[in-house]
Amino acid sequence: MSVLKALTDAIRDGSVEVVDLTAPLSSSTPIIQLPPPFGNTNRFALTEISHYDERGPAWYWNDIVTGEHTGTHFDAPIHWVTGKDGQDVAQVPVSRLIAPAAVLDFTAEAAADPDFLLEVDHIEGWEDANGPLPAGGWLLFRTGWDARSGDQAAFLNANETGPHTPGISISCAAWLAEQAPVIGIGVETVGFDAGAAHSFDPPFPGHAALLGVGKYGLTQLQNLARLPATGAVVITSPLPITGGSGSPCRALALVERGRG
Ligand code: 23J
Ligand code: MN
Repeated sequence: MSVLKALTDAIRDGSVEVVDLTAPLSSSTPIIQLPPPFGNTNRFALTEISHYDERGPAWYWNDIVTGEHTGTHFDAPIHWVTGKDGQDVAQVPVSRLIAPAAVLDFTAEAAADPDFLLEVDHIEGWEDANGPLPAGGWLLFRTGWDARSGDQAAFLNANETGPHTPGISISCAAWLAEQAPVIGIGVETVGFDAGAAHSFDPPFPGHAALLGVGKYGLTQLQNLARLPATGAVVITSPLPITGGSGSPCRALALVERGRG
């Protein structure tokens, strides 16, 4: 049987499950908040054009307002100054948008320490148990943070010293950029650097390192708990915004059920 026929049959009969990794987009979707003097992104919003009324008797439609980096979204290399000569979001090869995923679960560590940082040692420990990270795939960093996504304050977890959310260490960022076979990292938090990464040296080392080598970020994922450690396939669909630095996207995972 053809691979695609087998795949669509498996989706229809449920032996391949489609898991939605996307946060709902609404005016309450959490957004990152950078401190002054930095600019900030827009919340998602709908503006009604007509609703079966005099403005359009048989049709309902809206304009949308959104940041490129609002909700579940894809970070393109040109988002960061280190990647300024790299791809914009419309230039990301579509073959990169369907890729295998490794899921590394550090929920317990992040619950114990909201500033938990993923280190190379953690990844190598995971590889000892699960095999190498997938070439051309994603490292999905599970932290349990998706449980907070209905509440912006809990999601950003800020106090007088700023936001406290898990992320990756400076050395791990460099390793992921230069040594790891993955095309990017996906996270459940509002950005793939730690909440405290504004004061790391360099600031936001994950963005600087990964986007600087042409890798990608995926942010504000949910339902990673429903994925196996290995074997899932992630499909992302950033809009081809010409010159764009990123895009809200639908992120889906294909998961084989009843198989290891
Ligand atoms: C701008 C500045 C810093 C960060 C971010 C955006 C993001 O997290 C993002 O959405 O790319 S850390
Ligand atoms: Mn982003």
